[in-house]
Amino acid sequence: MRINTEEMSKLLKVYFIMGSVNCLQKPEDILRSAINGGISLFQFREKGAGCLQGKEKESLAKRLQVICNESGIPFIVNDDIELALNINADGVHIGQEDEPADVVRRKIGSKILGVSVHNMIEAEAAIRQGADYLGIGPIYPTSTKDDAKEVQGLTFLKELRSASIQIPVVGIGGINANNTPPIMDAGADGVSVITAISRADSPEKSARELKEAIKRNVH
Ligand code: 3NM
Repeated sequence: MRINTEEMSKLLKVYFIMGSVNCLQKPEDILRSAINGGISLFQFREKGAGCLQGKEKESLAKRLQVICNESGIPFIVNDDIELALNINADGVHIGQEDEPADVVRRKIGSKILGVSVHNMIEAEAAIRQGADYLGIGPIYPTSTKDDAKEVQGLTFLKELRSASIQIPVVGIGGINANNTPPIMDAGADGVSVITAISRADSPEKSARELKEAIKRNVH
């Protein structure tokens, strides 16, 4: 059965994304610490210069998946549908450069499907094709994604909500606890972050601060 809107919205509150190149410490330690701080969802995103490939990538994915499973945190895989199916991940997140959402939906059955969108046309298509949530960014400047689009601030998020589109939405790009409130005020269900947690001195503290920032802004 597909996840319902309410459950999806809850999972998006503090959505931590990470791959080995984002880490200054052992990825397993960062993930455990982030879980202790209260993240609600995790995405394995093994991308960028020097990222792991093949068996090494799969092996890290499995190690991180075990940690998520132990804590009941759903494990999402970025882009790599084959890997997600091989390891029986809880879902996948795709961008506009990947296979169309309806093709991915057929492959993954009822697993969680997230789609990055940048305008109303992409958003409506993703919803029609079976997305469970949308990712919108970059909200703020980020140096984590090489091919990130131009910073869009909150304009599109507000447009989406004023068009009464109610699908769960998560903001991404340059987000931390301090700049989270306006994103929630604009109608997001949560925030997704890489650097704010993966490169924090204490990923646990950083995750906790994000959780507190979200709590203060739940509608
Ligand atoms: N996607 P950080 S921005 C993975 O705009 C990703 O779709 C983006 O990393 C988008 O939290 C981004 O370190 C990077 O800024 C987010």
